[in-house]
Amino acid sequence: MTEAFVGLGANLGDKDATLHAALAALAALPGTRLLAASGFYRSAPVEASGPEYLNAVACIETELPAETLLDALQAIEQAHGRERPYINAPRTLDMDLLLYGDQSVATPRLTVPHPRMTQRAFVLLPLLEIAPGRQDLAAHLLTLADQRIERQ
Ligand code: PH2
Ligand code: MG
Ligand code: MG
Repeated sequence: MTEAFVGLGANLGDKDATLHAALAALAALPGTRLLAASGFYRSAPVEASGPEYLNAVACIETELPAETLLDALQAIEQAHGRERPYINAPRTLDMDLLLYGDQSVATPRLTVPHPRMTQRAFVLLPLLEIAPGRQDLAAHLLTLADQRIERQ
């Protein structure tokens, strides 16, 4: 069993309903238990354009290997109509594997820890809400004060 953190984001469609459904889909994955979910945060797009985002972070415990979990996250995105017309395009649902235990993963498909997570308040704030033991990440937030974010 590995404890993993998953970032969720949406800025198209019924964002609130989509994040709730995505959390339920995470909890229903084989060999997986949802341990915690953060509140939902409204955030301005970072290095992206389009509507405001709704973001959250979930903590799961899973038997799935990291790349199998990635497959499952992408299947949930697809089930919610995810399209990828260009990099960082607005999306109905994005699910990113942020942390997978204390493991580092570097394959053509997957880099863990997520390489940009420490530069994104929409990841760090919800993550710190459910992982108070990760205060080592809190210092990064001080450098991100220009990123607009509020808990819904
Ligand atoms: N995701 C991105 C790029 N920019 N900005 C916000 N506020 N929230 C996101 O989830 C997000 C983003 C790429 O995945
Ligand atoms: Mg993302
Ligand atoms: Mg993604």
